[in-house]
Amino acid sequence: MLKKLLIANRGEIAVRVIKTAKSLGYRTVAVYSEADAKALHVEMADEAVCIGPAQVSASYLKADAIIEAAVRTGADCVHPGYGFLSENSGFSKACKDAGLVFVGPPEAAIELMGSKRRSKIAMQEAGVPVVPGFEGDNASDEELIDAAKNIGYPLMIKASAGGGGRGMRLVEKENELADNIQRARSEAKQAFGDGELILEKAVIEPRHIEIQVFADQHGNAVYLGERDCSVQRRHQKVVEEAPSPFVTPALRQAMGEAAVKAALACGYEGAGTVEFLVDKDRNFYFLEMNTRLQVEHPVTELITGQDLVAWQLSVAEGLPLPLAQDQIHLNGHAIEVRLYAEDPANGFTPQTGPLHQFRPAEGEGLRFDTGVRSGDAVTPHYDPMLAKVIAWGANRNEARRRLLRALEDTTVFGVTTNRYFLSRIIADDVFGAGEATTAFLQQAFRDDPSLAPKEISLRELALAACVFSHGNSGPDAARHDINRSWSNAPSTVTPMKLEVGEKTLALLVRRVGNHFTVTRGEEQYELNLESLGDGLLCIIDKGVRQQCQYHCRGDHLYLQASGQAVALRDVTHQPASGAAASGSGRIKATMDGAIIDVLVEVGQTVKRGDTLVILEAMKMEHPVKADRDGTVGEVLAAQGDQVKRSQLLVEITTAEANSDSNTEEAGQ
Ligand code: MV4
Repeated sequence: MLKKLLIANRGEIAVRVIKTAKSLGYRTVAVYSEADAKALHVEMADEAVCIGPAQVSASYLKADAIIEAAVRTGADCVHPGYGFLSENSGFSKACKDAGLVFVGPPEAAIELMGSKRRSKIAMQEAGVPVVPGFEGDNASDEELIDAAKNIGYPLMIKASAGGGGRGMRLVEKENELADNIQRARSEAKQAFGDGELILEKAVIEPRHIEIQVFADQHGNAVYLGERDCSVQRRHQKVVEEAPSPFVTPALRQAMGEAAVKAALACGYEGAGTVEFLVDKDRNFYFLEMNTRLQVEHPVTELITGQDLVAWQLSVAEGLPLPLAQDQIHLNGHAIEVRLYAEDPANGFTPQTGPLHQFRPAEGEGLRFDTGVRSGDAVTPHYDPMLAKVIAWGANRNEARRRLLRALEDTTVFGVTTNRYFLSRIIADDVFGAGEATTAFLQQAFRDDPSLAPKEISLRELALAACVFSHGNSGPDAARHDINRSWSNAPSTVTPMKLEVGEKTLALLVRRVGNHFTVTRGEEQYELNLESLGDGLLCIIDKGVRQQCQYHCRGDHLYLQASGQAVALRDVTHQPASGAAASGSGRIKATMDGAIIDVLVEVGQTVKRGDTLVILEAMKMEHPVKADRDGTVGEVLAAQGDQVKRSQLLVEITTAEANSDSNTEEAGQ
């Protein structure tokens, strides 16, 4: 009997695995890097072992350190999660050699599926449809050019050691072939240390549809329906759903049976995913098999009612599969989106910084898989995914509606996210019609407003003016009935300056009782402030009573109205801009480069002009300096980090902002 599971991962997947393991009575052991000492997955596990510094190569990829932690804590099995060591056959073997059960497939299956060329041959032999092409052993340029004559154009050149879109080239015409082979070869050597290439006919505007399979140690295998992951951006999945709106019952059965053949042919055990390309005529072709539990497994769980981590643990213990094929039924529809700290309006640059508030929406049919909570920081060390937001509905539109609402009602204050981009996709008509292929984001969605910088509206400025005008706006402030307290207040007109991004906007705020008239240039906005406090602002706007979420932190205000988040700062009482003005305290990298030294730590008092961090770029050292006096609130860079221009490195809070944050913590 297995009793104690070590989770060789971090973040949401570690949390996800710990939840099921605990519910089944397992003791759990987390591993963590120095940067993750206070992470949720560490807090949730029974025991935790530090395995090294922040960099993944020195911690989460250190097989030896992880196995040593398992031995030291007396764990008897290891769950690798996804990414990191999950598809490393050496790690699977090392676990076994140390007497630990690896919760995943045997090494041979991992190894076979790691080669595009060998897996394609094996699948073809097993009777699984593959894209017509050429899979010669270490084929020379000449052999490839020769083989291309029988394939036709357009065709794809793929690196045998590649996967997930890496090392892949599309060739439209014969005269572009030789050159592309050479480039693909040198790229593959560079990226994978292996220049082996294969050729395939190109499938035009395919859908990416994958089948969840499960196999046990007794020769049984089943499929648990498909997931449609066609909505991708640069081979990163953005939306995943089950079932696929494109798959008919007959296609599901044919793909499911092919996927089961694939699993049986490679001696598979545990959870696996067989990826297929599906063309417009519903022909399907094997692409690759992922030998791990995937990020998007929750949509399958929601429509099958099964816990796939529980299945994995049960198979790892040697038990037969929990259900036979005819006992697996699909119910309703589930859609997942990946909520990221990234800026869609800025080429999807990863965002780092403190997560002042993260409050998942609540409601029927919703599931949030997350590894972070309010107060955590998003650092440059790891993938900036904040959460997977998943909605179930009895039908596709019910799932879409619930997901859309969940995205609009979730608050993330502190870092820019792709939340609005996600909600625009879910609401989109092409997506709604079930017509999104892998070309959707590049074509129908390319000019979407969520991909452009947001212009703050006068309505949002007016909402901010209401909050800033009202002194008692701290997060702990009780709900305040404005009508009662302000009904006798005299009318006032106050100028206000609000900083939004790089801009400072001047407003005139006129208040009569609870009625606000906010003027910017020629434009005016009127609203009635009803109540304020507890992070919720209630207004009457053109006769409609509405609510909006906000969060105050010193002179910073985060506001979420109509599903979009904005961050503002009240600079009314700051000295006029110019050389003497102090900055926002959000100290960012001035260019792409490497951090060679960090000179300050959290809590340290700094003066404007003090050097905080040294950045090396273009072979020169650049001091990054404080733009205001204050206290170092967050340090988001460590020596050795590669950083992007505009990436947040240090946050300086004013003395006043700091005392605010203390009350906030005391109130939680
Ligand atoms: C293809 C293809 C068209 N024809 N192969 C990209 C990821 C990698 N796993 C395989 N990929 C593709 N292979 C042939 N023969 C188009 C893609 C492709 C794609 C596949 C799945 C999801 C998104 C994609 C986006 C662009 C291209």
